[in-house]
Amino acid sequence: MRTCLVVPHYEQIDAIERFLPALGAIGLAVYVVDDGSSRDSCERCASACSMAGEHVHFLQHPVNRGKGAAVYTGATAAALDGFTHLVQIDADGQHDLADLQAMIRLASKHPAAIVSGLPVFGDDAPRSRVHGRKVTTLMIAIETLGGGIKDGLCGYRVYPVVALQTLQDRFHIAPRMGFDTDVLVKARWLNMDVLFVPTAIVYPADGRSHFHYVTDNVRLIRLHLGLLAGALIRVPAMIWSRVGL
Ligand SMILES: Nc1nc2c(ncn2[C@@H]2O[C@H](COP(=O)(O)OP(=O)(O)O)[C@@H](O)[C@H]2O)c(=O)[nH]1
Ligand SMILES: [Mg+2]
Repeated sequence: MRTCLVVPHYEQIDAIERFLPALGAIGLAVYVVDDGSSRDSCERCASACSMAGEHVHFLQHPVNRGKGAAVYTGATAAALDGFTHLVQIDADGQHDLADLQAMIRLASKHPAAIVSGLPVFGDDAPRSRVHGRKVTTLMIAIETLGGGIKDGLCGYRVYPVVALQTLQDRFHIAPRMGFDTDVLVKARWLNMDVLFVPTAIVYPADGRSHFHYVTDNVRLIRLHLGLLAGALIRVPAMIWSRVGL
């Protein structure tokens, strides 16, 4: 198992500048993928990467394509460099590096599985996001026929690189904020194991989210309509795979 980190970044320059020294200090290769941020943010991001060490690589989309597209750009670079696994982690420092080793350890015991963070929210988390998650979790349970996905929104995960490639070969994967959910539901459709490690999510007071309540929720509703339709035609296969277990 060879593991690297992939960090999708979009216009969170102050946060990623604060976060990069800690990321670089882990010693694993890091691929930061800037996704069409403004010229100033992009230049600052590139120089923060080079200051964090030679193993911190800066990749760039000239225009904004979405978080999922950025993860795939990182995954392609990781595959070319011979990595078998990648840890997807947000650029804004909301994910706790203290849990990284536990996630990688679980992935090393289950190298074909996707290992996802299971968010533990504090009082700083916006209630709308915490409650909204419950609706998503219910939708995912329906779409996977109770496939055991405890959380489908956390962007802190270990992926086998080959799993991401297989998913991209077999399906259209949502390129924007729907990516985290889409990828897990479709992974369960292919009977990939999805495992969870509890991890605290922090919401800094000066934190900035690119989740747009209207556009992204409309996108998520469309995503779930598509997943429900996909689930319907897979009901017999899903039942068969459960019975066969
Ligand atoms: N590459 C890319 N990353 C994005 C985009 N939007 C958000 N991100 C990144 O995805 C992660 C989560 O986004 P964020 O806005 O913090 O959403 P939240 O934490 O769910 O509120 C962060 O690392 C962002 O920099 C995008 O359009 N493209
Ligand atoms: Mg965030």
